[in-house]
Amino acid sequence: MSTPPATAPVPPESTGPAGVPAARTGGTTDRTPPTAPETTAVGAVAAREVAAVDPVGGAARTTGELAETAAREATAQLARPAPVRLDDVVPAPERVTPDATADHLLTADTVIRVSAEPAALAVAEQLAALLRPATGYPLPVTDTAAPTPAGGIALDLTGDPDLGAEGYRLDVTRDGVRLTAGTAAGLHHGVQTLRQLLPADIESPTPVTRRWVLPGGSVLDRPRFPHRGAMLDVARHFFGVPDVLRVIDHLARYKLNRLHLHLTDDQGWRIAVDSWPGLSTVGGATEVGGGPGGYYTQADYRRIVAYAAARHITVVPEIDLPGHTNAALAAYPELAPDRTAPPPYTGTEVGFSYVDPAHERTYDFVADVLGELAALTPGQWLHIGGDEAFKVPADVYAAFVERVQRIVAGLGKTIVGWHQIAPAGHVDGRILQWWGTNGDDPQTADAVRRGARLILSPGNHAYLDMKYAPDTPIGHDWAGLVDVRRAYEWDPATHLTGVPTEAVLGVEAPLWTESVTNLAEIEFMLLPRLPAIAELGWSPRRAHDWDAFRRRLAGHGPRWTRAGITFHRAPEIPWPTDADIPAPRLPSEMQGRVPC
Ligand code: TNX
Repeated sequence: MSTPPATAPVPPESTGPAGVPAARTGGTTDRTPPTAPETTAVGAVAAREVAAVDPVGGAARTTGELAETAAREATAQLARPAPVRLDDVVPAPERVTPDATADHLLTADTVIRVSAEPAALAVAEQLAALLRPATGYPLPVTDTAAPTPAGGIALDLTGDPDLGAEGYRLDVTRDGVRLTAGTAAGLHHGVQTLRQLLPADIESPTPVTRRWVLPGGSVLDRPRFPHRGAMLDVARHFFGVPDVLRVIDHLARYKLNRLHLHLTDDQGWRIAVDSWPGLSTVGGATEVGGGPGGYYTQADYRRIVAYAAARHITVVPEIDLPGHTNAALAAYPELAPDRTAPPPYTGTEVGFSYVDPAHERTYDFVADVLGELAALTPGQWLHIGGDEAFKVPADVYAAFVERVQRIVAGLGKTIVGWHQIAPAGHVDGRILQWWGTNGDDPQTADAVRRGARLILSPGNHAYLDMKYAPDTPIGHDWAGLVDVRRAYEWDPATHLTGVPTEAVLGVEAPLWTESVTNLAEIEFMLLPRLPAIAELGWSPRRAHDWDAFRRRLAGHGPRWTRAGITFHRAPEIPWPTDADIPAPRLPSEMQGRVPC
């Protein structure tokens, strides 16, 4: 039984999210202890638990006595503030209205009630799966129509259309919790908020005996931008399906909704293509540093896509063209300008390889590869790369991109490319991904005037392969050092000269992996910067405030620690100092490595 018996001393409250005493994190100082009427659901639940654990024999006590004890206990429990504040959430919600008298206690009898739609049911099951390990509570998921007592956690998909495609509303009262949204994606994002409002112990994979209190009040929340993504380069180093699924979990926590997979590059081709099998079997057998590489079968890729979709994340696959193609050329020399297979490449230079734009066979290759990928990808977008084709003359490059754009349009997909594709002609829906560092590029501004829209990944703010500091053991510094503050302090809406806010679809944090070799290193580079980029993408501009952000972010250290997630203990974040927050383990492989 996870709830302490009524006769036992109540365990001391843990510290708040930033390691400060909970009293300081409980919102207003004037938290009047609520008086619990004897007949509240909480009291009734506690009464059953008291009866079950009463060492002197519950049978000898009257129901009235039990209810009275239970009510006293519930009052005592709720009198102390919740250890997390309603406005501690990352990314910051649009509107938060705390109510210090409305904290809600989860109990072993809490039920998750959900409206009948399958998509909502799936979110409810995920919520239950997130909360069961640490609470040890059964948390059954039941139809709203079922004759269960009021209270518990209700997920309601019939909500307000004003909440849009991804918004939600969360109401926490003493008697129950209600999450409302117009879409399952909105419910999903609301669940991430709910999860963050519980103590950090909720991340424990095994039961923790403690009070599970949600801070009272309501949250109304909607994203600022529709595109909020991260990119994982699986080409420079290959990462297996379980690693990618774990990265998807990290994205979901922070309400990101796109996973851009950089599937091909000079050092490796990572997706099986039935019509060109050598791409993966030959082109996939290498990686930076000479490791074995690897590739996703189409079934693997489908699994990644489905896992992401279940978390309301769309996979955006990238086939980088015409440059960054050494692995493809090694497998199919007929695509090379000199029709000669180059040796496999395991270094970290860029810009030397390209498929022959003057050869018709190249367009068969592009159409076949993109055709298979489009069929495997339910999402709307195909990313065609387009960066650093240094050896292809500008006019030839533009003509190549235009032809590929037509192929993508013919497949019914929307094209995305790095901002180098700007000079090519416009096609409907075209999206450029900005990765420059100076915020001023007339060609990109011109493409926007012709109708293109933008995803912002400025190298000097959003590139998560940049080192945090000079002594960061892995990463690059060509775009400068990117500490958490630098990742956070910029505005996507006004970042690029000559580009109006309306053209900005959102943000994306790319993680290139020339120097990143395993999951712990991925997490070390993502966290804690990914939540910074997520907040820029989700939260209203007026919520952006470095000091408030770093305080809220600090509470995530204990969460990651409990979940076994590696992170960089960035010195500018006031991490909790209590003994159970050890310094994040640095992957042993990183010790003593020469950064590239
Ligand atoms: C530039 S950004 C690249 C990548 C490298 C990265 C390293 C972009 C579109 N191209 O090929 O991996 O720098 O930071």
